[in-house]
Amino acid sequence: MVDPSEIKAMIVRLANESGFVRVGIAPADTPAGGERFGRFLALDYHGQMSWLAKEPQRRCDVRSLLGEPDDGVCVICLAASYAPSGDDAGAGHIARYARGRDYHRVLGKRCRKIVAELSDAVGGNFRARICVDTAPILERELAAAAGLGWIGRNGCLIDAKFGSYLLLAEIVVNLSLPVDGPVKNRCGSCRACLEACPSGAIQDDGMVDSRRCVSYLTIEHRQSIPESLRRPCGQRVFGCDICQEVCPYNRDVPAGDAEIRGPDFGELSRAAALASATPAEIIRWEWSDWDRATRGSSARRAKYEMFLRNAAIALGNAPDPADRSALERLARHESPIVAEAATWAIKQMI
Ligand code: B12
Ligand code: SF4
Ligand code: SF4
Repeated sequence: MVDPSEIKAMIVRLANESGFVRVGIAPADTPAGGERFGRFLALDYHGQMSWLAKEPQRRCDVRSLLGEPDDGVCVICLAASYAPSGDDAGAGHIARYARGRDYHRVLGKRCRKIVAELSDAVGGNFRARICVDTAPILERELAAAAGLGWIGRNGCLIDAKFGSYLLLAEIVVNLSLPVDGPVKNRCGSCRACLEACPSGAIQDDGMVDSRRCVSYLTIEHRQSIPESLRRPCGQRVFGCDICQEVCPYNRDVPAGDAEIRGPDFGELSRAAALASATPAEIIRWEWSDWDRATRGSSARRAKYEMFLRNAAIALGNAPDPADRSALERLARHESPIVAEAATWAIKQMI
């Protein structure tokens, strides 16, 4: 049996070598979020994301992920940064996390490498389950318990050095390793995110009402966006970074992973095209243009019709007569959701 401290040191080394900026170990029975999560669901803050409400007690206990109950289970929590480099290329219509390669794939691959090396070192009955947004668990909660950062008022996990442009991954393992503890919440009296949120989605207790969140509306909401929430969508076509952009902890952070942050990653011309696409261009996209622009990107979660809907709303928020004929064409789109958004955008020109 290898010494648990040695295994932990090995995990830290492997994580750093794989490009993760933070790593820590959380106990499997991390409990603190259960009550908040219950409140989130009871208030319907999950909107149409019914998958989030499925088996809520499972989401609060990762032990079942390894198949059979096991006492010696802990969670390796990892964070990769996608913080922009100083010049921050991109037009701001696509959320930063989706401007490069799909993080599910990038982080998943890195985790598989860590698991393979761990398995060689530990041997025996070693079992592991990798999660990158792919399992019903509270990733921020676990990351906070592992000391990767604190959960800010904007709901995001923040590290004092790397800020909150972090994507999380976990490896649940049947090992008893020395666990880490939480770090102090350093939001203090700051309320910048709460005040900057265009739709009032951030509640006083730091919980985000998804139904009002532009990220939810542009990515997860599959129907018409309620009229009262169209102005707050501004020029955003996929996701929203406002509550992170105003956060003082995201000022002067080291540039993140070029592979994930995207546009200036030379080979990825597809990503550059996506990051710089304007709503005026997007409403003119055929399905094949959307397919090419989003291939290999996490932006693909919003389907073609949603890109059209969101871009039409962005144009309604900044009307330009030059887009009128393209919007009129879209107003005849076979999807009633797209057609309605385009008709609304045309009305904003009057
Ligand atoms: C559903 C979801 C969304 C929904 C709902 C967001 C929400 N606030 O819940 C929508 C579509 C709106 C969304 C948006 C975004 N998301 Co999202 N999302 C998720 C997902 C899949 C589940 C989150 C969830 O369970 N929500 C329910 C709430 C109640 O749970 P929770 O947010 O985890 O909060 C718990 C803890 O944080 C804790 N908690 C919160 N505050 C406090 C305070 C204290 C003191 C304590 C003790 C605990 C505590 O209690 C909560 C309940 O247990 C996770 C991946 C995952 N499986 O965890 C990614 C995830 C949270 N999203 C992520 C990202 C990047 C985003 C966006 C930035 C994307 C964008 N640019 O558009 C925005 C940010 C919006 C925001 N301000 O929260 C990252 C966050 C990384 C980070 N640094 O925090 C995650 C972790 C994905 C990943 N693998 O990296 N997302
Ligand atoms: S992502 Fe945008 S809309 Fe959602 S809470 Fe943050 S600022 Fe508000
Ligand atoms: S903007 Fe201020 S309150 Fe909001 S998460 Fe950042 S430090 Fe916390």
